[in-house]
Amino acid sequence: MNLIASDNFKIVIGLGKTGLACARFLQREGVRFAVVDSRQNPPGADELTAEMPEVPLTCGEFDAEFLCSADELYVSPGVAISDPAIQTAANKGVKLSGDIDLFCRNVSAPIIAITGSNAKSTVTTLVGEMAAEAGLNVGVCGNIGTPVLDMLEQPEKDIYVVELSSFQLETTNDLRAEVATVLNISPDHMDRYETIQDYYQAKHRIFRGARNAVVNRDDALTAPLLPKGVKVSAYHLGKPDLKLFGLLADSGEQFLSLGGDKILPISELKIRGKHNVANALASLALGKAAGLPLDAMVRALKKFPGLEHRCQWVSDFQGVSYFNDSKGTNVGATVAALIGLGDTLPSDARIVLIAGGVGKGADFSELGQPVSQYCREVVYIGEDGERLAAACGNVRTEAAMGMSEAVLKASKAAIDGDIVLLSPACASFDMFSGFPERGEKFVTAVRAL
Ligand code: UMA
Ligand code: ADP
Repeated sequence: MNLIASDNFKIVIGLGKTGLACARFLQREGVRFAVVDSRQNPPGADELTAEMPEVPLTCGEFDAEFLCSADELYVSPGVAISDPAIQTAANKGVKLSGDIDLFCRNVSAPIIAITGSNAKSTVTTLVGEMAAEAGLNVGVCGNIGTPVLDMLEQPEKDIYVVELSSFQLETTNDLRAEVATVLNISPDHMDRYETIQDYYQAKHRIFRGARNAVVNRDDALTAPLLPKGVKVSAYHLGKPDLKLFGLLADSGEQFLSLGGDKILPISELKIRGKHNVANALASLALGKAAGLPLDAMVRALKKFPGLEHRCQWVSDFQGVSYFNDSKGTNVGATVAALIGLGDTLPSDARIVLIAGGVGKGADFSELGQPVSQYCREVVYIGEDGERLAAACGNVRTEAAMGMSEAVLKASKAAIDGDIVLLSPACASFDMFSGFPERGEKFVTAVRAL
């Protein structure tokens, strides 16, 4: 291997799903590249060796000198670009990029790009369903699970709906989306970002080169600074002005609306809670900006049951309803789940919340108000559970060692008419393989009651 800086030598950093997809793409394109991963046994190593035996793989701490030998680094989202070796290379003029840049350079179909602290997967899936309902061949990909470059192994789609994390956006230089949005901003991943401004700036890279932007009027941090010529549309959970998506009331019923035109009564949505009404409005605004017909979007909205582990009803037992919101992995998500479900309860009923896990450096104080307003008790679990409990004001808290114990304690605390809600405000990796396993353990424990 020639380690002298070269104009056409690339290094893929990280060998998870993204790194492997990058390697396969570069191999198909005939580009000269190497792969590095900080772990001794990275997950895609066997596939890389089997499919591309000639591609060098180096494991262990990143070597600045080696990284400087490339002209471009494709950094996986799980690797922070603040890594000293990556920074040394960047300071020497090596370009930092990622799988999203490679994808955008190689597709001509329109891209609907979606980020936000919460609601990304729900809105990405719903907009994908709207496009499919309109008869388009749609690719739904990105942070939601399928690496964008895997899409290029198939013939080009009519349209792509791409979920983007702040990690992916850090290395995305030129997205040029047909429509882009930041759905909402609340603190997350504060173990990776020094300040909330850094996190905000990463998110707002989604608007680079966008033709249309969709703004959430209820969250000022979602509004971008845009050059002239970019069309902006908006939505909020209030009465809509002309051309704004919002809510109109008629005969005791609220309607998703555009300007003065009623589109659909919210009682016809299968997804529950105020936050999901915002998600429906965001999806309509994104779909409209991308040119999807309204009738197809309404058909998709009526059918959409929501995603697993997102405020999902599990069962009713002895007068108590159990909801699984395991994907509530930050404070903003849990606040939305508490308000969304709490507002549907009769005045004497309450929520028993199960929360805790890996707090990712979060400040839990924002939980205090909604917990006081809606909760009867908080059962806490995981490494940051005690810190979370300390933010719950006068509401009773108790610790549980595992999910079965948490569900048992919550079921004892709940009374007729209450809700037991798993919405941890934390990541799950201290106790589970991920949020799906955490949610499944909750469902199993509920069914065992
Ligand atoms: N890692 C190392 N050393 C390396 C490379 C990775 O220790 O050299 C670690 C990372 O710190 C991380 C893990 O390996 O803990 C996976 O990182 P990765 O970059 O290899 O991840 P991929 O397997 O490529 O998956 C990524 C997204 N993961 C992350 O951003 C951590 C997936 O989102 C995404 O679905 C996938 O690309 C396809 O686009 C997951 C996620 O948790 C669901 N995203 C975060 C979130 O939603 O909050 C941002
Ligand atoms: P993401 O992909 O951004 O994590 P999801 O659609 O998977 O988003 O939803 C994750 C969690 O975020 C849900 O379980 C819910 O608690 C919360 N949530 C959903 N929609 C909203 C919203 N509009 N605003 C705030 N929180 C939300």
